[in-house]
Amino acid sequence: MTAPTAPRVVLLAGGVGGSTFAVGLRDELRQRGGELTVVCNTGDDLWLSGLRLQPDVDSMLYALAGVKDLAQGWGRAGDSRRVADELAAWGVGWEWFLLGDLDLGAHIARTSWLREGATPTEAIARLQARWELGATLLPMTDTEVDTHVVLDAGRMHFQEWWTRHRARLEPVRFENPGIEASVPAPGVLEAIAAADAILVAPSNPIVSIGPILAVPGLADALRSASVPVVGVSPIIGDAPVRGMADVCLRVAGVPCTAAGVAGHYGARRDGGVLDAWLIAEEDAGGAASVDALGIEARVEPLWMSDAARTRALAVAALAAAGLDVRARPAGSDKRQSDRS
Ligand code: FO1
Repeated sequence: MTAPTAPRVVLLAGGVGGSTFAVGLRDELRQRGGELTVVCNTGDDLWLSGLRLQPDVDSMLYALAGVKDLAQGWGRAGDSRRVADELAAWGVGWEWFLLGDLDLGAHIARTSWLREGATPTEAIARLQARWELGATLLPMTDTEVDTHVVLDAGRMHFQEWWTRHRARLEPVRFENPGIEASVPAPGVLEAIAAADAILVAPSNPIVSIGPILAVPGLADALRSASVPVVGVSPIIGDAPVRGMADVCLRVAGVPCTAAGVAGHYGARRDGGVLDAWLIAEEDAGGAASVDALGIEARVEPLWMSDAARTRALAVAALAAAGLDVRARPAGSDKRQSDRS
């Protein structure tokens, strides 16, 4: 089988780790005229202060546009908080949840388009048209399926549990009310069907990738795809790189190890979603148990500590999917007509 010269790649991703990986992948694919479609988690979305917020979508948007606050991991670089201080003075919104002034621009624009009748997919298309992203950003679904955290004493929105309580309240489970009745957003199944490779970003397996795979039809599309599905472990050295994946995995009964997450996703040959799984050098001891699941373990440096390492990780993921981007013949930007 000949690797296509201009590969079409679909990435399933959450916001923070997922967007860092997406930038490296976009840079690598852009060099050879490939196409990247990012299917983004919308379980983190919420209504706040009358506005529709899409934290993972916006992290992805800002990262690909080069305007993200990289140190913070979310929001716009160089943002200010004049409006946030005014809202706090009026007691509007959540005092612990910062909406920067520039960030608010996106929330206001999105909400006004939604109120005019646009779908979330259309609103996201308008937001991304502002920048040359080198990728197409799609929500997993246009249905509102915000993640809730069920506790012994009631429930709360995921964003409150995370940003106010820093994941210290022990969850019973995570839920996405209404997700059983949701459908993939327009373009999602089409992008998967046309892809030369499908990648799963190093994002939280439970509250980022979990909701994506829970949209009816989406996991089935991965299972029946005729191209490889390759994931990158968000767990390095038995700990999440950032965030609260350790708590989420515990609640789901999944060991907080690279091999544990591979087992959670499962091998495609057994009804799961993965063919190959990139694990860190620190977790090389778990490679044999990943292989034993029927998922090819590939040991790679996973730390995305700078642009070069992130891009090298993207190259490794593409190579695991049979797309050796370095093999591109000089000057060949055109898609091969024969994709067999
Ligand atoms: N994360 C925080 O820890 N504190 C915040 O005040 C906060 C505000 C915020 C506003 C807009 C936005 O798009 C994201 C924001 N985040 C904030 C990040 C977000 O809570 C999470 O990190 C992601 O949703 C997890 O994927």
